[in-house]
Amino acid sequence: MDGVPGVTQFPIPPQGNFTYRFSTGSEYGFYWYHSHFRAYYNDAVRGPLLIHPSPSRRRPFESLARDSTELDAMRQAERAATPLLLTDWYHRLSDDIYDEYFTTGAFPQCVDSLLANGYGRIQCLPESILHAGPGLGLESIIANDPHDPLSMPGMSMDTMSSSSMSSSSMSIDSMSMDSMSMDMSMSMHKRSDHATMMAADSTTSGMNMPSATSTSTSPMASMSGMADMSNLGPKGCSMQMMFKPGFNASSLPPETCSNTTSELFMFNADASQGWVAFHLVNAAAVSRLSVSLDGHSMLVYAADGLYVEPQEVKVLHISIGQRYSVMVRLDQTPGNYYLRFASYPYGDMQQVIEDQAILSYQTNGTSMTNMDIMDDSTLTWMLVNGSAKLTAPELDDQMLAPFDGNAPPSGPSDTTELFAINQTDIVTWVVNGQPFSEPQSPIIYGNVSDGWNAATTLHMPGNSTIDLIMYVANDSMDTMGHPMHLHGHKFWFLGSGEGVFPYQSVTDAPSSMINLRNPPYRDTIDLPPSGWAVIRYVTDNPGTWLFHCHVQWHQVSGMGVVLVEDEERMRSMVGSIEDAANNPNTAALATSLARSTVIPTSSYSAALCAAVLSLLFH
Ligand SMILES: [Cu+2]
Repeated sequence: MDGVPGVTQFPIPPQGNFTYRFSTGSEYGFYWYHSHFRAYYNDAVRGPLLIHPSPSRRRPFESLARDSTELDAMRQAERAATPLLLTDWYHRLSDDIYDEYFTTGAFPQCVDSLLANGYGRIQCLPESILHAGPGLGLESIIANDPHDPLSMPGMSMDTMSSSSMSSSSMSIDSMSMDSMSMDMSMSMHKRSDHATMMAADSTTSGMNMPSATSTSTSPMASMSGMADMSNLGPKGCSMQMMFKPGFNASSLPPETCSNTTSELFMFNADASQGWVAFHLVNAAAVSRLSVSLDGHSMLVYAADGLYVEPQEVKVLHISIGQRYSVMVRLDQTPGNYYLRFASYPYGDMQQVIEDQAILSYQTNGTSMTNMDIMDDSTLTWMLVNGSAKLTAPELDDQMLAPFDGNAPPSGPSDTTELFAINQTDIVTWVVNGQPFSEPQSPIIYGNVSDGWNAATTLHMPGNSTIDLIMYVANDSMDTMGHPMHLHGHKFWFLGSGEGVFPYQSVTDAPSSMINLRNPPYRDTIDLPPSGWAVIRYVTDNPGTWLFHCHVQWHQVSGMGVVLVEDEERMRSMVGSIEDAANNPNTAALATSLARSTVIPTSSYSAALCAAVLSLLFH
């Protein structure tokens, strides 16, 4: 049971139902389930899924307990851990957004808010931040006086008007300004690369640039005035730069922002226990996120559902599809603290947006819900643009060695696949040359499917070690990173970097680039912008497994391939397509095949019913 329409099953038709049945075996950990049909998970067809580990399994945090009482408290905190499904949220349905993207070529990078378990609010940024741009204006301040404490509008949550935000402050120590300086020089560099590329491409592929007064209410810049391009729209979004040939950018509605006052998600911690735990998943459509908890460190003890060698951090970056479990020592004054999550994009697809949940200490069963929120800038580790202050340690995702010591097979692999990840057209994103589109008959039923011989279906031998070397093609139109996810497997994350990976196999690469000793073992990793990543896995799970980018708009625009694994054994395990067609659960199959492409985009309930839930584990 995996749930990808056209790959492992027929889509569930409107009014239909489908029962997913699976055994957990020795699996444990934190996952999520979501629709894999169109972009419907972003319409809320998604949720967290937790498999409690056996009590006898060793925990990474055990060694931190000073005595058996504290160990019990930590184990109790783990059992009671709160799942936090972090999402971005558009106030329009995904079909509408995708239609608009397909028509205009304007990438849907601009969300209305971020949510935790469905709670959150629109928090419009003050003018000072909008004019400062994605780098928050720190670069010029650093140039003027690096020792002047920077006073910047913060994110006071009690009253979210722009004026109150301007009067509160988020001070940044001078060291953090050095870090921002480095961040900015990097991102400015990328922006200029991108602009150069687009200037060249605009003549060859017909992209047009918006005129100086066209798309948003913020001032626009000419191509030569790169610095002015840092102005953000009212929602904190960078100016839209790429459109389909012939599309008139001025016909897009202007970006607007109005604050809302919806509740924030609040979760409790028993202060007398001394520890609290929570699980994080980034279930967003486009937003890579940074997460931090005011006043506290987070001990990361699991990644993508498996225990890891723990890391104590104050800020972690989490890409779409990834999960982290964290343990927090309750060592601060009892009260309410913000758990902040902010967009932290790669490259120039930039939105400055933050939302919060609230961690509330309880003592003697009394909740702190009436107390003021501890909103002192010295407690905050992260800037509103998702950057960590320099003094705040960040998670190193290359150092998340499996806690059980699970290491990859050493030596050369049996098969190496090189995947060029590429934006080949303004609305076409591919993994291996051709855009993936959903076959009518699921590939798992064998060569009855039109997907069986498609360029996006690759066959992998069973019981073999496979290396996937992925890299952003040098002619790709994008400068984004891509969260790459493989179904049906965990894999070892052998390495990644920016620039070119000039090798045809792992064996050719120097050991400085490839970690075969203690690499992380997970199911979703970042492919850096204009960079490369290498993963290794063992084909011990016959099936048809989608390998795809988890940015919704990339995936639905073709950024995926299907890896058919151990075809012979798979055939002996999978029933016939006729059986599937006669299954009462999918009896509407014949009609759904015809109908699946014409579900009215206006019908929200039909959209929900048609969604297929994908369980992200094998
Ligand atoms: Cu992508």
